[in-house]
Amino acid sequence: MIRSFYQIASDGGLLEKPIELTRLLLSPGERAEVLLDLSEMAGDSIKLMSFASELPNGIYGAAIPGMMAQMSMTGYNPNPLNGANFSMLTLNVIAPTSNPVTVIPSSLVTVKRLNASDANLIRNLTLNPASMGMNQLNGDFTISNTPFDMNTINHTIRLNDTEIWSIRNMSGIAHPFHIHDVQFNILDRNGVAPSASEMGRKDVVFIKPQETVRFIAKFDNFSDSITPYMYHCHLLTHEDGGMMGQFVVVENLEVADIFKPNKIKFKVYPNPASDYLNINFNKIVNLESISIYDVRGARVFFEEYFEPAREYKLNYDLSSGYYRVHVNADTEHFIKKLLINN
Ligand SMILES: [Cu+2]
Repeated sequence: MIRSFYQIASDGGLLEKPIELTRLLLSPGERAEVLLDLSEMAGDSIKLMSFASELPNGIYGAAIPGMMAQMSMTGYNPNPLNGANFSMLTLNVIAPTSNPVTVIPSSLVTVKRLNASDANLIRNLTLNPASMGMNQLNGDFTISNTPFDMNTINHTIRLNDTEIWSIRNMSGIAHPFHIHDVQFNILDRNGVAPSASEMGRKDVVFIKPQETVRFIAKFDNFSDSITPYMYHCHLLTHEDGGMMGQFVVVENLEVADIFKPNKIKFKVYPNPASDYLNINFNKIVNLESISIYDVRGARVFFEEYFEPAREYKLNYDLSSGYYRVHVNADTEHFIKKLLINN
């Protein structure tokens, strides 16, 4: 006998109301909370089942892992669990507790969804095999054809912006896409609104082969131009193989001068600069360090000084663009905008 269960929450919290289901597709990283109605079941047992025989091609765990039967995967067969139904967990139902919950509530919370019309920006990403063709499942995957690089910030996002991320899976297998920092609302899958299970707050979305999923999120806190957040496929072998990127959330895309009230005044010149810069203080200071950051928040220059002085000259090799010069002197921290024009 197949019993219904009631999904009440997705990755980021409660749904608006319980959804009665007999199946729920959950990919690695996705979470759900469910209620079971166990009334009248004391003494019985119930099994949590995996129905992998019902998975379409193109999903790990299905009989055929690639979207086309010719896409084989080394080591995938013979695994008796692929494509088979099996029990994952047995629950033995005992007598009711003294204060049992006996009602499935009809409503839970109001889920405030973001509207596509509120978006400041649409970002288009793709999920790609490292090499195309029928052997692609045996290789690595990337996001937007760019393998993860610790020293690259892939996206810079303005604090308080609402963004649509449109992610197209151009590979032959499904990927659970996960983003840090925010919860999102799924707008659509191939232009079609998602199921009720996916109408709540989420941070993982399963994207099938050749499918395009759009989600919307507001990046409204935790800005930091230096420390990035990650987004990645939630299949461990894929993220380890480079299917990951990083973004920073910044208060301003344009770099502004930031001054704290302090006794030290300094200037950087020339500005615009080319391949050198003078830093001049209004008095002798103990200069501890000088860093230069690019607009994406990556540190591109660093030097430490220990001799007290009024003026310092830096030589560097940086391409044209806006930068920030961070100076630590007399135990204080100063920032100046710098334009390099080669
Ligand atoms: Cu993946």
